[in-house]
Amino acid sequence: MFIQGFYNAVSDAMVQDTVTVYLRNSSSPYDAVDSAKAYLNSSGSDTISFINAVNSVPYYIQLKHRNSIETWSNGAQIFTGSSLIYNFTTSTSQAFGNNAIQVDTSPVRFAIYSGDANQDGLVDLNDVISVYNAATAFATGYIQHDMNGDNIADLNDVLITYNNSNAFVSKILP
Ligand SMILES: [Ca+2]
Ligand SMILES: [Ca+2]
Ligand SMILES: [Ca+2]
Repeated sequence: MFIQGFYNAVSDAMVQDTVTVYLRNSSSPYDAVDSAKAYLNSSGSDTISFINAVNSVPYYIQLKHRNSIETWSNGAQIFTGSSLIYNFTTSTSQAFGNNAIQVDTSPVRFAIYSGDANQDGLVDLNDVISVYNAATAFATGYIQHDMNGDNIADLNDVLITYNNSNAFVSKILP
């Protein structure tokens, strides 16, 4: 998986960051059965372990990142031989509700949406204001207002958030 603001289409690489991956039951209320933290490499991948996962049982894969829109897999997925490989980057349709954005044309790649600084499931004016305020205060470090992973809050982060707010980006769940 890629994180929209963290991905660089020139270098084809992403700033590394941590995401939390949940396995969710395939039917309502989609209870979480396990979770694990992944530290994505510059290619957006990691290998993680779920001790509660059972072969042949369908699970949704739910992604949560500090300032991105929560994103679920398109359809429930199954482990076979204790292994499941899932790639969110190949198409918008890999994300539930096609809730992904193209971040590169060569190679063609898709990412989860950035901009949800307050993690309430949508990108709106509240996020824009908080990122703007952080940029005005020259905030630095590992902060939720940093939408491109350079450890600085500035106009670039405001723009990413503003654009997704204008597009009414929000989480889409089963
Ligand atoms: Ca490229
Ligand atoms: Ca928000
Ligand atoms: Ca930044």
